[in-house]
Amino acid sequence: LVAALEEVEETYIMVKPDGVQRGLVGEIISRFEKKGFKLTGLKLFQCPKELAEEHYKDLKAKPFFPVLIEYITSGPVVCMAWEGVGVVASARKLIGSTNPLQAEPGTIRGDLAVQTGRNVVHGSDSPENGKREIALWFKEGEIVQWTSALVSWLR
Ligand code: 3AN
Repeated sequence: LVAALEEVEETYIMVKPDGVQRGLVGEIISRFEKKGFKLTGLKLFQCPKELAEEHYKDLKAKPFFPVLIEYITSGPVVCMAWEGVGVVASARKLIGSTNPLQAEPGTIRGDLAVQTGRNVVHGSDSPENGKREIALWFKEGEIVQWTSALVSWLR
């Protein structure tokens, strides 16, 4: 009952090129699926430079910006939209700290990554950015609204 009163959010999750190349796509999808969030968008995608720059525009002044753009465009990524109550903050917890060496064991980065510049997955940092990023990475018709035939206790 409490959960039903809370707001359903959406977040943009992306398996970065290192995650795809290391064969971690299924493992990463599983973490969000098992938690109980709802997948509403999914595709393998080679990101053009312009899109990477738009996605990371807030980091444009950082010294690592060019390297970050090179990394994100170095191979295909897996783009996902996930929906659920509190999904934005919860996904960030499941992902763990930006620096994988500081990420707790049990988190995706804590379990699967070592370097900040190769941290296998992205997750939106606010509900507003969730909406912005889903609109940026997905075209109309690629986001699918659906309802499970099972009674959901999780959202
Ligand atoms: P997060 O992805 O945890 O939200 P942000 O938004 O601060 O972290 O950084 C976006 C991305 O930029 C990170 N996922 C990482 O790939 C890269 N990045 C952040 N800080 C550094 C850094 N000091 N050196 C290299 N890359 C970085």
